[in-house]
Amino acid sequence: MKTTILGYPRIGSQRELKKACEAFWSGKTDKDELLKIASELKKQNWKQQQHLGIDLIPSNDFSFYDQVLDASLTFGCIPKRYQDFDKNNFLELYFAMARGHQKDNKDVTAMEMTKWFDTNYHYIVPEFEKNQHFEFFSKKVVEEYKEALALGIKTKPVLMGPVTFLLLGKEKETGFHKLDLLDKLLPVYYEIITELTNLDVEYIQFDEPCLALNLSQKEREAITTTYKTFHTKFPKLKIYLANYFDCYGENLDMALQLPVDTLHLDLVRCPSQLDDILQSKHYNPKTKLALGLIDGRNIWKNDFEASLKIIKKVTNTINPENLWISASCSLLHTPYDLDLEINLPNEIKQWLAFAKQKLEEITTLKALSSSDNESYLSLFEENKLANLTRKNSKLIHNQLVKERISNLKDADSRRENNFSIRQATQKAALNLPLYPTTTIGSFPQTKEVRSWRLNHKKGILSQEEYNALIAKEIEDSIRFQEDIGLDVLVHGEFERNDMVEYFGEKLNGFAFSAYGWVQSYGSRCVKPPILFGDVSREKPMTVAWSTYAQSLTNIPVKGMLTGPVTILQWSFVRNDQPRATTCNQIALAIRDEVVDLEKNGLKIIQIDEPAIREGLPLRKEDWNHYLNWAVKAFRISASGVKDETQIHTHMCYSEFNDIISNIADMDADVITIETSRSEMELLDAFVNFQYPNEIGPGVYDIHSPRIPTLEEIEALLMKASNVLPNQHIWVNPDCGLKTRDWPETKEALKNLVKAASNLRKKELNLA
Ligand code: THG
Ligand code: ZN
Repeated sequence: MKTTILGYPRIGSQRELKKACEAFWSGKTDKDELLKIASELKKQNWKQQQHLGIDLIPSNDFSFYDQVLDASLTFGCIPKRYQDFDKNNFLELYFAMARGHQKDNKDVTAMEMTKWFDTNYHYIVPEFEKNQHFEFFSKKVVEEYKEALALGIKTKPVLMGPVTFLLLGKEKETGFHKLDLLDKLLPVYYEIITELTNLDVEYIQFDEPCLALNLSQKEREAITTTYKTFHTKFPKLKIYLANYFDCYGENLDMALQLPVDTLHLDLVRCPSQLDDILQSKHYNPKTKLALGLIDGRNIWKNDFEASLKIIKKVTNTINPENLWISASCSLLHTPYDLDLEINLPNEIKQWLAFAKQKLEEITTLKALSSSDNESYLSLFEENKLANLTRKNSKLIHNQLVKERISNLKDADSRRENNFSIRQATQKAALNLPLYPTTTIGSFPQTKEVRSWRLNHKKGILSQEEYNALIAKEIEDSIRFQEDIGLDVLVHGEFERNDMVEYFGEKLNGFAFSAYGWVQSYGSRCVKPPILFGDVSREKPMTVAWSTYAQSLTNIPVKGMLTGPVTILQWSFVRNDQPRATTCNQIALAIRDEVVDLEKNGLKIIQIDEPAIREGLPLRKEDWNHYLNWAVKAFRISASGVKDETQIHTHMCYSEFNDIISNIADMDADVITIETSRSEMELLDAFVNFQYPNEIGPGVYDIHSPRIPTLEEIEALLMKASNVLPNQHIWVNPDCGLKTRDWPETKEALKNLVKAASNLRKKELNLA
């Protein structure tokens, strides 16, 4: 039995890589400094794994921005718009593709970014054209192997598998299918493998997480062809094939027949596949199995007793020589090191394992499963005790919350009347014009606003001083919105850090790490709250600032909340009860807040659910179950108010063509969505499906500092009005404005209001 992992976090335990990249981008430091810090981080990671007893350590799991972008560059898959970049200035080209580039007479947009499977990590989408050319361009995979070798570590280089790489990409022109490019792509792999095997590489890890999806016959055949060819051409190469995030499902029979050395199994997401494999007539006992027992997506200590039972069962049939002990997926999605957390309550801390602790768990499991190892027995007892304390902890269990959940009635997830009745009531109560204008909620989080929060946390600003600054900022934003003539205002969320962290900090059942950063995209990180226990709301969370904002104006101000599914999705969630139950607990807490906002005079309340699409299971057969409880949780949070109170929701990055009827089931009175970057492509969903409620398709791409012109906004609105009933259309940006600066925000919003007003006039002339 041996130990291995698929990948390690790379941002640095103190976010060194984030800081180094941002310093480099701003011109404060040079390339040598960035490369030096990167080398140091790689070295620390490798040495750490070696020190803690990982037998086969990955390389090429490091990345300056994203591993899929790295793969694009490895295969020379560089879109034409970057052709003016000097190929010898690799980092400039690389970061231009990642972030866009606007200097030295060059002005190119970034490549698109989207969610990595069902995680909160974003990857850069490969772009393909019909006559796509591939070549072995970036030699990073070879260089990193050599770099580790120089430190005395013979690693397992990690490569994105060719089929997953193609399936994750996007055809930028019509007339071909991306899988047709496989024949052109494979020769580049042969070249890479040749170079690696010439350096005596024994193992290569191919990541093919597309195996967790419902593949077509053609896609399955592409996998078979690929790995058969690799084996034929490189019979001595040991192929470590990694699937993760879900079961192999109907791809299992095919996978079992592949001529690979090792199949990696995510036994956290799919424990049942082990029995399927052991009983399958296709399983060749010479194929090694990597048991992904340690959860790479969460921060709880492993249950050694349960894991050892599984290992024992496997070793009844399979020679231990043919087994790896591993984590379910790359540890990229977990924070670095629990030892850094000095402020977490000790009782909670003893239940947790971050990446470094997970390495220890992997090696301990290996030691414990060789029966003669007495010295590890105390670690076993310690683990057992920690899990037992967690199970019975008073911190976790709140009888009142449990009773409230078991008393939930169907009526709790229904508004008083259906939408058409509510719409009439709200029309009378709100008196809004046709094409009402609004924004999504947040306004620029300027350096000053961030510094107030930091100084308040440090004790430099008193609560009173901090509140006064926030109050003034809210007042300014309300005046600005009144001045330009928006119809529904927001307070701007200057008092909030992250939209999930802010609520977590106010709810019971959550704990917070100090250094628990996880990469979200590029240099951007999030610090997911740790949802460890029954969730309840102690007191109102947002009422004070929202009512203050409303007190400044006669125009309606929206109350702004994060929805239950998004709070769940962007937290590290307890694994001792179904996610649906936890989600309902959050829903009830948000519902109480919604009701309090209504009581305090807020006529419109927005409950954001940007993460509802990302929570969708990877396999279609699991969709219904998820959508049922997720939609219901949203409805519970929204249904405590009177008909006349208008509920909004907002979603981003939602390719929701396939779940549009479930989105409609959420029954929000108004939904605002991200559509502008795709030129309203998303509205295709509304051609065949009559979305019943009101809708604001975003007409301003807030991810770009560019100010949209009046004409552009009008054109987008015209497109929307071709598909949607005019009486249902709202006019708003794509998303919150917190990452923007004030000058461009102001100009853009003025254009937006003007566009709506022009459209109204046109309507009047027609009438
Ligand atoms: N919150 C959480 N998850 C998210 C988003 C979010 N996932 C999707 C999307 N939004 C990701 N976008 C971002 C945008 C900005 C930042 C992180 C994710 C960001 N982070 C700061 C950084 O890395 O410098 C750190 C956060 C802070 O200072 O509070 O700017 O909105 N949970
Ligand atoms: Zn958004």
